[in-house]
Amino acid sequence: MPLSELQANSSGHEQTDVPGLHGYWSRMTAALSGKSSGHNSEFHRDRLLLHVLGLGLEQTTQYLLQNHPGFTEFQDWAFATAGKPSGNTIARLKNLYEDAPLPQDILSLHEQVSNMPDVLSAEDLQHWSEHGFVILNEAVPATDCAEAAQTIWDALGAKEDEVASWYHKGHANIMVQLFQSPAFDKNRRSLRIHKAFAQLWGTADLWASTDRCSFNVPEKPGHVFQGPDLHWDVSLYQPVPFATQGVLYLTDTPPEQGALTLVPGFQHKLAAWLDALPANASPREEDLHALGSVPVGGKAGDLVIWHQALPHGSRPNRGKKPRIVQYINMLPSHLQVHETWL
Ligand SMILES: O=C(O)CCC(=O)C(=O)O
Repeated sequence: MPLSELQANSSGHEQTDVPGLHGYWSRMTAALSGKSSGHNSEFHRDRLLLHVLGLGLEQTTQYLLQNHPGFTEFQDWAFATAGKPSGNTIARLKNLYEDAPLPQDILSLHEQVSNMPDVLSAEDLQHWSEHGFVILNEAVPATDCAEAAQTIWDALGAKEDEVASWYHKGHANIMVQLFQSPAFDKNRRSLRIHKAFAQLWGTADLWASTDRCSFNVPEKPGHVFQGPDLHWDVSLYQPVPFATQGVLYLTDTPPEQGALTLVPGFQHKLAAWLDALPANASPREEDLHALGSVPVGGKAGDLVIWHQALPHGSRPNRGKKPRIVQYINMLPSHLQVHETWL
């Protein structure tokens, strides 16, 4: 262990100006070396920390797994990957970890979003309550979608008019571990998107996720859909707390073109369904499509937001073009997370 870390550990002080970062590194290092279970009460703050630093969860975990860095090395990598955090980012983290007051810029943003006209109508909100999902049309302008989509094409070394180039071998499923790009950031900062999440959460005091992208190619022999099929990303320990998830379509996505697929209204049925399963059943292994899954298509620029209690996934692309998306979510500072994984 480098001297700087020994000093950090023995003095108990974090050798960083980024609140939370040393604690995160230290918990992850212990978990990845098998010294702790990996489940921890800091799960939610850890993900907010990565989101606000502009780091992807998978990319950070992979980096830690492959490099076993000391803290200084980890912090250097974080800054080199996503840039040095701004004063506002540090202030936001100080608020999260130390209860320091929020800076004026962030308070003003929250006020601006709160005062914006609604972007989800009364019917949209009714649809959300009943079905657990809603589509925000034209969440971002077409040019911003095109720019984000192009970033993905470029990163994959693929071209829209060269079909053979779509079928890269590097991915076990549709996910593309791409996080840092001005085009993605612009979409993450969309006020219209912020307002939609603010309406659903009942507050504009939310953190934008730094999520990945995906590229779901039309199936052909040798290239069949490898998921993700229907699943939950949350513990099924009851009650599943309210929380959102979201996907931004970067190109027109008819339902058959590998659209997001979910079981509408299941947030109201999950508890009773779990209770009715035989004692030895494994909920995640059940035929979730039989619960009534539907594909939710959309136009380029549409954002689909769903309740985390809905079984959801992608589907085989039976269309003619790849389905290209950026995942975008927003979360509050405090969120109930069950530590028991069910
Ligand atoms: O890309 C999709 O359609 C599904 C996304 C998904 O399964 C997820 O975000 O957990």
